[in-house]
Amino acid sequence: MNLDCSKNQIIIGKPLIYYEVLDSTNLKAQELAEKGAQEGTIVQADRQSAGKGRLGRKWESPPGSGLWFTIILRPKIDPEYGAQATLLSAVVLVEVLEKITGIKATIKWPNDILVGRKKICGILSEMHFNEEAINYMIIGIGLNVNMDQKDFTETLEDIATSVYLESGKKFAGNTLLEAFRVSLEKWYEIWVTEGFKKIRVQWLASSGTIGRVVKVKDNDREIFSGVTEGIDDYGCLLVRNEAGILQSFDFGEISIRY
Ligand code: BT5
Repeated sequence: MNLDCSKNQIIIGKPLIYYEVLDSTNLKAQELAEKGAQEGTIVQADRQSAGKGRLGRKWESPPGSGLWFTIILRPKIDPEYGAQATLLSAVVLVEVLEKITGIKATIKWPNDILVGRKKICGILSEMHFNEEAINYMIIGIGLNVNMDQKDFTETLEDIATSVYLESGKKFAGNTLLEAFRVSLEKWYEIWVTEGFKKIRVQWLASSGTIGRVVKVKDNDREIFSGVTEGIDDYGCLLVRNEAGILQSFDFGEISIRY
């Protein structure tokens, strides 16, 4: 793996650019990254009018209750390992939730942070690269902080949760963002100097996916089922079916049998 250890440690959150409202912090971060914004830049909004999930899905981002932000990274790694950044971010989020709020969250591959079976946080990573190098990555994070049950729309009522609902306490977004900043700086440094090994260990320890029976879906169509055994260096999920065949998946949804 081609990692460049020679550069100075980056500072996450410098600058931190805050908006009352944006369509999507990922879109704004992309615009800034194209214009040369420095690595570590964070774009935050109190409300998003068109918050994005994966595959054109919508991310509900009402004002005053969530942490909606995007970080620009420019890691000197081979683009084929880019998905590691999503796994790294998930590790950071689980660490921050436990440390600051006491909530024990788990990671559902590839990009969901769950408490029990409900989603408290989603990650949307986008990468811009050529054959040899990553130009920039933007990591969008949506963390439900102070939402009460009534703040979720009907579609999310049974599948979403928040820090407030899980802990009974309200938290200032800035407290969580600061903790995220510090934790990401630590894990990012580990990633660029030592590679993926420690991140994988931590990811597996926080995963609610590994060792479970899952169905892998592509556009709602089941394409494979089996028991999850781990993740590889490309961030792919490894699933073994009843016939003993091990397959890796770099895309798709999984449903977990509980
Ligand atoms: C994600 O997509 O989970 C990635 C979400 C990333 C959002 C952040 S906010 C800051 C940055 N700027 C953006 O525009 N996006 C990023 P996905 O796995 O596709 O999940 C989307 C699904 O999650 C939706 O279809 C809903 O079912 C559910 N969902 C939507 N809003 C939610 C919310 N606030 N809390 C929990 N679940 C939600």
